[in-house]
Amino acid sequence: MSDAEEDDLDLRELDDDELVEQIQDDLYDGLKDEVVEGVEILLERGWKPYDIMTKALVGGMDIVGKDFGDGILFVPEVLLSANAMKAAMDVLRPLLAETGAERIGTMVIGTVKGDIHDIGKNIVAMMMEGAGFDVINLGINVDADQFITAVKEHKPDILGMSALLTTTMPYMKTVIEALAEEGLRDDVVVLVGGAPLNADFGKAIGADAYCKDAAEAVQTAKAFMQRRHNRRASA
Ligand code: B12
Repeated sequence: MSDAEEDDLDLRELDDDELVEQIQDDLYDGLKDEVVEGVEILLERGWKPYDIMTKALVGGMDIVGKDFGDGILFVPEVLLSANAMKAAMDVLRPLLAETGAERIGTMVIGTVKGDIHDIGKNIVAMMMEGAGFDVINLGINVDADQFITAVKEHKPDILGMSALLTTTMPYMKTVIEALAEEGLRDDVVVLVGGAPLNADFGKAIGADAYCKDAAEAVQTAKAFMQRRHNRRASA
């Protein structure tokens, strides 16, 4: 398609499948305004925010991730895609977070020291809010002291850590050891996530669970809350 034709593309004329594909293309190209417009059109068509997030946005980011890994895309381009993704997430955040769900617990979450990837962590934070958790999001590059301080201050039920790099994932163990040294380990359920992790790693570092995505994080956190509740009820 020529540039002129592309400029004329009316997203509203596309059917849902074509629009999802176009959003993914625009995300790939880092076209923030177009991605946001596409998301708004899907919302107008009655799409659920969660489906837009997973099918259009996360699906699009997977393609970016693959081409980044294969050396077809580089950091500056991926940054543009990430910015477009964030702008679209800003549209979805209030819809995902404000579901009116009953408040069921508190979570502290952060991306560990040395790591600045935050898209997935922020999706987890939004979904947890929507599920009824108060979420304190510590951001990126969070060291053990900051996690410990936040646990002391907010007394969360759940502590979530994210890492996207094989070089930063071992730091999660450092944080868990620091929690133990401070006598706080049994006060919080530790959930870990991020693309390079798996369940065996989660177990090896002493986390309570590894979750592959935000939906699993919500389910797992709710199950732990239920168990706590039952334990308290029978005590
Ligand atoms: C976007 C991106 C970037 C952006 C980040 C922007 C941002 N604000 O986040 C930028 C361009 C800055 C970047 C930089 C770098 N990146 Co990068 N990046 C990515 C990319 C393409 C996508 C990550 C993403 O957002 N995915 C989409 C989200 C939705 O998925 P997710 O993060 O996995 O999150 C889901 C689950 O994992 C889970 N989850 C995540 N966190 C948590 C936390 C908890 C508690 C739970 C329960 C669940 C959970 O739920 C989420 C939602 O469902 C990945 C590719 C990939 N395959 O992951 C590479 C990737 C992670 N990056 C990589 C690299 C190498 C780098 C750089 C070192 C590049 C460089 N040479 O500078 C730097 C590192 C900077 C640093 N110190 O952190 C490598 C890592 C390789 C490795 N084995 O370690 C990857 C895998 C690309 C590749 N294939 O080579 N990157």
